[in-house]
Amino acid sequence: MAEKIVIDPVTRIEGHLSITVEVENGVVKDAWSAGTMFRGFEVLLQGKDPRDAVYVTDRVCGVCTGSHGWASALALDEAFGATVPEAGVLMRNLMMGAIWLHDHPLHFYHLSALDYIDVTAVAQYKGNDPKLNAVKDKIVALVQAGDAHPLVPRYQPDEFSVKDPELVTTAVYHYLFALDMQAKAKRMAALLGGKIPHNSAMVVGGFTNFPSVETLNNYRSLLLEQIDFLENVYLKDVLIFGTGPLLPLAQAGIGGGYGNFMAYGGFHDDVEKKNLFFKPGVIVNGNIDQVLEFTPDKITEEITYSWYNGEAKHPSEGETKVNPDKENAYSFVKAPRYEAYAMEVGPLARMLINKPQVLMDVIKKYNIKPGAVARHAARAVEAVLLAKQLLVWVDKMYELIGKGDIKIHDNTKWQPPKEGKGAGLNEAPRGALGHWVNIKDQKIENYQLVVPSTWNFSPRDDKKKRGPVEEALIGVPVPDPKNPINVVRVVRSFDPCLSCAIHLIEPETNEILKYRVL
Ligand code: NFE
Ligand code: MG
Repeated sequence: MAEKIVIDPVTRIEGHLSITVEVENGVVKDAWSAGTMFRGFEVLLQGKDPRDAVYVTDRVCGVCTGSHGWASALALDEAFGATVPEAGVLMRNLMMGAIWLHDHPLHFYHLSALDYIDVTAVAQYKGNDPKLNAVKDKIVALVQAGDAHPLVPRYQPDEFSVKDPELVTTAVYHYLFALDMQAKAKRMAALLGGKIPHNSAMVVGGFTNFPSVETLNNYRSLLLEQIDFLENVYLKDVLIFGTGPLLPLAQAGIGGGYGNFMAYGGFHDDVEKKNLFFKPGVIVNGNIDQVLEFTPDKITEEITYSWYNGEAKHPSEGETKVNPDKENAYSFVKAPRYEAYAMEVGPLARMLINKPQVLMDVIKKYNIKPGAVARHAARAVEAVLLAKQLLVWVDKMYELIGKGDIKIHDNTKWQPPKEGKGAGLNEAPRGALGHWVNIKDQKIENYQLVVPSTWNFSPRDDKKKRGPVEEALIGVPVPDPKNPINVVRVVRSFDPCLSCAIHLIEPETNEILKYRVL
């Protein structure tokens, strides 16, 4: 008999997500992903000065901080007709790249790793490493004091959970170490952005905070530390887990889903925006050998099962008419589709489209299928690749400064145009991010965001086709309905951020409204 399991809220994510699965004979037969938090950014931007959009939209989310301001600035650059000089492009990349170096390890160590390790194994550590013994003593003392948060409560470890005391204690040691490294990554971003989260340097036409050589030196030395950490700790841990104890999960491709992947492309380093470090592309039906061209016109947002009125439209003409009483709807997340395909976006999509040798070799050698474990591997590989590219870009900044006469802004005092349209298509840590702005009489007439977690966590569309995460849950083993650990492993592997996905807040009261799903 089918049994329904509701996980509400899903913890260790950003925002409010409710996941419902129907389990039959120990596997998931059907699934629903619902964003249950109500916010309001698209609506409150109407009538505002377009230049404010950079700062207002950046407040959508403090996790992928900067991503929305960047997408907004790109949309405004286009709408205003601004051309960002090369050094301005590089400064945007350097600040935003540092934020990614914070974001990816945060997801692995602090949000996801506890799905895979039996943290109680720390007590069994018998080795001589003083660092690991210090971790053991710390954790044991916390447990004895009844203060083991955020390591508990947790799902029960299962057959896949890593129980080797040395591996687990090392992972917990790295969990703590990664906190220090994240603070340093944020410092890198703040050095350039003035402050973090929500920098004050991103503006239409470029960047505002001209770096001294000393600032670049500080950034560069922190970056070298990051590269060492990302390559020799983060990526290494992911590979040790993924090709070791978690290999059966990786090979089974648990949480694989449709096999549809998409990237808009991001981190251009040229004035023409042609040379993208992460290339755009589309993969459908698991055919990873064939990367198709990405065409922005093929995007629509469906709302059949979302709490909105209206009809499916391209985001440049999209609407946000909230209707929380709509029948049969079950989410505040809209359902974006690309040529009617529900697309997975994020690090795995970007890496399968860009095909870095290091990842493709591991996938081939160990026969790993796209799924939850592959998502973690792709995220780690991507962090290392990006960190190394940041080194190239910071050295390019020295070179430009050495030549003298460089600009990080086009030095135009931009006033909003009477009319204008712009699209800021980019990549955020969690995947493809798009902002669309229409300007009329120098004010924002319409503003639409389609965000990575909107793609991944979308509900069904007008053809009743499930969203990417809903589909990825089909077939996931749940041998014990009281311990749906594989469900959260799959859900968290997408690094959900529902604040981004809904970008709505009740404007009068700031209250988070509660809706019962099911
Ligand atoms: Ni709030 Fe975000 C990222 C954006 S969303 S985290 O990365 O845009 O999925
Ligand atoms: Mg939107």
